[in-house]
Amino acid sequence: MFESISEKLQGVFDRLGKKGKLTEKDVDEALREVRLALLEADVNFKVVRTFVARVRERAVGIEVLESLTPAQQVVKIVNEEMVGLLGESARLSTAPSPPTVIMLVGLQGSGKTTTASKVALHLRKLGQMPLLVAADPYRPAAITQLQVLGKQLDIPVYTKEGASPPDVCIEAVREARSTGRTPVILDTAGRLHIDDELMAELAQIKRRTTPTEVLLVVDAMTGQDAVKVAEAFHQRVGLTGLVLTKMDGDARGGAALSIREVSGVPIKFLGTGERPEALELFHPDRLASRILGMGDVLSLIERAQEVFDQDRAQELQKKMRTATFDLEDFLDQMQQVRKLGPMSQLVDMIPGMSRAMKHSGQASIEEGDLKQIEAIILSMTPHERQHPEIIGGSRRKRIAKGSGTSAADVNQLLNQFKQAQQMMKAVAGGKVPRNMAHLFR
Ligand SMILES: Nc1nc2c(ncn2[C@@H]2O[C@H](COP(=O)(O)OP(=O)(O)O)[C@@H](O)[C@H]2O)c(=O)[nH]1
Ligand SMILES: [Mg+2]
Repeated sequence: MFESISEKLQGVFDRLGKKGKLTEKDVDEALREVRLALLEADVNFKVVRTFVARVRERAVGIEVLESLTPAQQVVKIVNEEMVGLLGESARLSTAPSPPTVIMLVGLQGSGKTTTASKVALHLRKLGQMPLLVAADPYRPAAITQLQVLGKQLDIPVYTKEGASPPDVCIEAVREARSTGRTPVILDTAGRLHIDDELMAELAQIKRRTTPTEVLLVVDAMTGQDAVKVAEAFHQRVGLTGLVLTKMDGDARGGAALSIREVSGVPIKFLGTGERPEALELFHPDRLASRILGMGDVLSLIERAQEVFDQDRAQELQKKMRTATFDLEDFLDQMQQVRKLGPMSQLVDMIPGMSRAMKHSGQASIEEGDLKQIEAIILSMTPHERQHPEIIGGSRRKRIAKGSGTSAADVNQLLNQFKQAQQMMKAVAGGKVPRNMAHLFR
């Protein structure tokens, strides 16, 4: 996410950091580079202009705080202004009397149907009982797509083939009222381009179902086009929020950084993948932090809490303490980490991680490495997993063959595991081996 702009901004801050006191000229030079980085990321030029002016006003002649160097203060100002640009933290409103209606609108392919199921899953996790509505009755494939997703998540999907979209929506709301379901999530039809017919239909659905939220779903990879779409929908239909999808793709940051400022509509969710879990509530401070390459530990922890099995985690902790942790547990832990999401995304969330990897010449943590470890452990017998010390030459060969790896790969994994085990024993006994002490500082 935002690799190029992050890298450029970090370069600017690094150069500033090498200077002691900052002159007005230093600040101006840095801001010129910030401006270029933003423009290259496809941020709206007016937004860039006011952003840079605001930062400059605060950065020139700043009071020198004792705790921060001048360069750190500039970073702080850029960060704060960026948070301001991105808007406020997301909050979904609920209707005073149920059901709450959430209407999703947007162009075809922007991710409405996917987002509808993501939002439904998100709200069910919070204890609600959502009803999904396929309000695109002209396209049977669109209905089927939502039905498949609903089935997968065990969330009901309301459909009525042949009826007009406003009628489908009204009847779905009526049904939700009588069955006590809320919220009702309307997956409306999209078109390839904005047209009058579409806007009129959406306006009618809105008028007749009085949704508490009208969320526009836009593809973040389309940059300034997404911003134009937001302006048009807001003008014609009236929006309460935005969902930026495909943030996991190579979005440069232009849409995220301009859309709220230009359209005046707040961002509420980010879509970060195709899976139903790949949805994040929007927090401007966290996103700014990621854009500035400072990581996002809070989101990482939240994700971990969501996907980790708490009981299992405690059991593992106990095993670590008593040093009875075996390869079976190792595999289990690794599978839990993999549930957090693609490694490439996790790396972005850990402060300094992507830079550290770049400096060490490692392009990425390969998903393949993890799959290979998994394959090796799965090729062992349960007894071998519990007592890896019995794995000698012939067992090693068999495991390598079974997992499609080499004996050297198996060896490497066994060594890694032995080290981890030693470390746990040491920690359990209150002693840290000298060669691993650095890991605990
Ligand atoms: N990578 C990625 N793909 C997404 C995301 N949201 C939607 N998609 C994909 O975009 C395509 C269009 O999505 P869909 O929900 O059918 O769009 P709709 O026409 O607006 O309903 C599908 O292939 C989705 O899997 C996202 O956040 N990340
Ligand atoms: Mg759709």
